[in-house]
Amino acid sequence: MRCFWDERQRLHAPDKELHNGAFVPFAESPARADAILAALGGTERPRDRGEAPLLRVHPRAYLDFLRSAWRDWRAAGREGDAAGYVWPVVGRRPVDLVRIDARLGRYSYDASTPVAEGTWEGAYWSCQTALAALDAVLEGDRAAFALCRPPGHHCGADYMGGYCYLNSAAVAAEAAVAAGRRVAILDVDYHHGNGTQDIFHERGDVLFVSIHADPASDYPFYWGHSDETGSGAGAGATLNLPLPRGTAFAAYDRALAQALERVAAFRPDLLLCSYGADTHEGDPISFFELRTGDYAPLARRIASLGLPTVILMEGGYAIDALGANVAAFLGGFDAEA
Ligand code: Q9C
Ligand code: ZN
Repeated sequence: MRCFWDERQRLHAPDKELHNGAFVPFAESPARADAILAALGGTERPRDRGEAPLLRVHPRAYLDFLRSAWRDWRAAGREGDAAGYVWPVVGRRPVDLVRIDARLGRYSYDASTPVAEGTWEGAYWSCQTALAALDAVLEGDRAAFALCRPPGHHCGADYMGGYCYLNSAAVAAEAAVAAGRRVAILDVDYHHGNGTQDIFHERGDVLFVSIHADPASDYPFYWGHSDETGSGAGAGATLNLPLPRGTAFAAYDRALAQALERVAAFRPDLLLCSYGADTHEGDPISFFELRTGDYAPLARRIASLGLPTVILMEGGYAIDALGANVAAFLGGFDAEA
């Protein structure tokens, strides 16, 4: 299948993140892309579709914040990457947010998502990569792969978090809706795709289904519980299938069958698959037990839906296994398609 990637996605390269109370090297590094690229046959560069597709998801004020956050941080005399330290848990009423510190808290929900010099450019091109893969599928390809890095599924309309700054899956979904498609999103990253869920929570025209680690034990904790099923016009258009730490493929596969049944019942004509390889047994921050050999059958099951499918890269931090895991998933999909 055609694979898309832009070298400018490398420009996003924060130095450190806060992990379990200490600053450690940033896990979502450009080396992840190198590992995946080495396992792919080759990639195509996206063309620039501009900011209009981003604005279908993200408010102008958020994009402006993200574009200038690092410069604003440095203009305030700070060193290193920009990161918040005060979050408005009691509400986000529109007070005047003059200081960059206030704006960082207003537009994020965690402390593991620093803004570095190239963050805007990296996240922007990650979205363009998703849009290029979508266009390949809209033009008739059975499937396409977007090497989105930084990932996107933890990012909401106006907040970053979980290594995610722009929600490329949501941007692609909105572009597909604008092109007249009925869209389902299947998220198989280890972590719940809280940003994507939030963006479509009140929408009945886009289905969101996620299989992930139980938020009772795992990040992002406050989303992804099975009683979150959508609201308003979106009531019933969200399905969360949390699984316990230690889950291996047999139990994962049973949840997948449920997920696929729901996707099929929605009768979409396009599928977006947020794929994280952090379900792998060797992942340093995750606790499922999938093996490299499980990713081909996993992808074959998804392909058996028979839907035009855009596969978007989300997480996966076992860098030594990452290329093989992605190649196994894409190879499995191609074999069934
Ligand atoms: N102490 C994705 O896989 N860091 N994001 C948690 C734990 C956030 C993972 C720190 C993990 C987010 C796209
Ligand atoms: Zn993840």
